[in-house]
Amino acid sequence: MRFLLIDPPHKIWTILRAWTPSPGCLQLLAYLKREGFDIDYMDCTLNENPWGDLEEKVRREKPEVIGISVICTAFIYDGMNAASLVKAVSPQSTIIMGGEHPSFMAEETLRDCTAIDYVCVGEGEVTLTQFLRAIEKKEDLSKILGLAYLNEKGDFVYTGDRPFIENLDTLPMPAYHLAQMDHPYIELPSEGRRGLVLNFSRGCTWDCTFCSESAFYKKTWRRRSPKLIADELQFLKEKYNRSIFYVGDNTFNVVREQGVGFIEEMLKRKTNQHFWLQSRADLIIRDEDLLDGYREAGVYQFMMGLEYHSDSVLKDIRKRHSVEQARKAMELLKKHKLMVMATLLIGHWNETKEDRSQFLKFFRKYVDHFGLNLITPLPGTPLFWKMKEMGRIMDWDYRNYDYLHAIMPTREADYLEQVNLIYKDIMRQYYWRPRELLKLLSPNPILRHHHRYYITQVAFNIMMHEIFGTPMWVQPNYQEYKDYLVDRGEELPKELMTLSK
Ligand code: B12
Ligand code: SF4
Repeated sequence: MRFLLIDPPHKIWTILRAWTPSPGCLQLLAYLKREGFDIDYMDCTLNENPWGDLEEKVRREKPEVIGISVICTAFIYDGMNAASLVKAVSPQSTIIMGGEHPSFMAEETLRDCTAIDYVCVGEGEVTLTQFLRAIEKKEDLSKILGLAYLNEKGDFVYTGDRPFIENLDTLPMPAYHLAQMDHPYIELPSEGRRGLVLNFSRGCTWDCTFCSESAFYKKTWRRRSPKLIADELQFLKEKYNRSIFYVGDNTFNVVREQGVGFIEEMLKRKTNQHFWLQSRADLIIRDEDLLDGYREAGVYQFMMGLEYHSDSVLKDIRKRHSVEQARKAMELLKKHKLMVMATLLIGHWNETKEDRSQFLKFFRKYVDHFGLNLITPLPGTPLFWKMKEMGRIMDWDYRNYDYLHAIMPTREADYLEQVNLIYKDIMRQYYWRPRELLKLLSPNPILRHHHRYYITQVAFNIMMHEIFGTPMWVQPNYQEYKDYLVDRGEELPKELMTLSK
């Protein structure tokens, strides 16, 4: 039985201009390989002709089962388009989609795109294994936990929650050999060296209202042990010469021992690799005595979701730390010569102009990297359900759910365009300051490179676009699905037109 896993063609994020093979896909593939399946993988974003190559491959190989991965809400239409395309050229293939967004919105996904036969809800390894075995043996699929589908009558069926894998150490190393590790897009251009995005834990034990990860993993956190993390990092250095990493774990050090073990392992291995980790203000304070160790082990920056400068907003989004803790955590990181990246959320309902000026004053004093986001009601989160009920969601085009587009108005800005302008204005005020421009000459090579890259490439491109209307950056091989179909002279069915716009 042949199984093809597809990461559909996506538009690379303008801000990062980086691509990475999905850690979730590589993990799934390694698991299926160990279970003895005949697997193949296509990370379409990297192909010269993403849609055309996908069509050709499926037409030629006609895999029995095709898996489609959609990890971000912003990618859901790409996934649906890929499903429609492969179903059209290989109608006998069974299509199963997995990932965060379809898990949360299984019924909507199945109804919006009838080319998708099944949705895998939640973690994929065990569900997909049982699903493929059952298809092979023509067994009843309704007994497999974690599956959603529409039955013959068109009713939505969900087979029930699959328990999470207890111990992540039982998983094999991600199947890097199936990724195009030498492709020029697989890089972190802002970091200046051969980089990669990785993932070593799942979930988070906090419950911020806007967070899809905490919702997906039901407020649980599991981790791979530091020894296996270090094995993977060393392997990536030796085999693929990767030396700088964004570690995608939402909260790296939920338990202190994870940091202790990581530091010990990396100091032992001496791989000369560097890491960007994510944590919380309260955990940075808790582990202050480990900060020097983190730095010596190669960590150069912590990203913290500090979100806002007011306790009432923090309370409202259930951040569960205070502004004072945010300030202290930033000071501690500085004191221990670690860079501070803060992800911040603006666009709150009661926000005023005065709030925003306080916001800038508070954060610009400390942060090296300013991760400004617009609060986004990601489907599946408590914020989403609440905002939906209150009727505040004004943009239902999921492509815009990337934290850079306004989705909801505020009390003072009725139109999304006004909220978008507010966002741009804060970015301008933050970046076009002498102090920020001085970072272009910073003695810290990572900070200097990052700023040169960001200001001369990304910010410059955005500014030229806004002033002169020059095109925004897009990866050279990018093609919209609609254009692909139109190029072939196809008449688009109405429902496809909405999805492929
Ligand atoms: C790697 C990553 C990326 C990569 C994407 C690479 C790729 N090829 O898709 C990059 C760096 C490019 C990226 C970009 C963005 N990302 Co991102 N990213 C991640 C990250 C760090 C890791 C994902 C991961 O591997 N998780 C671990 C694996 C095990 O979980 P998983 O992917 O969900 O896969 C499991 C299941 O979902 C399921 N599954 C998945 N696919 C399939 C397929 C089948 C067939 C089956 C059966 C099962 C299945 O099984 C897997 C194994 O159990 C997560 C944060 C996190 N910690 O998860 C954010 C995350 C996914 N990203 C997010 C966002 C918002 C974005 C951006 C839109 C904007 C932004 N602010 O970052 C941009 C995208 C814009 C763009 N055009 O590029 C959000 C998504 C929220 C949402 N619901 O939309 C997350 C959750 C971060 C967050 N907390 O906000 N990202
Ligand atoms: S601390 Fe971060 S990862 Fe955890 S729930 Fe809050 S936003 Fe999500």
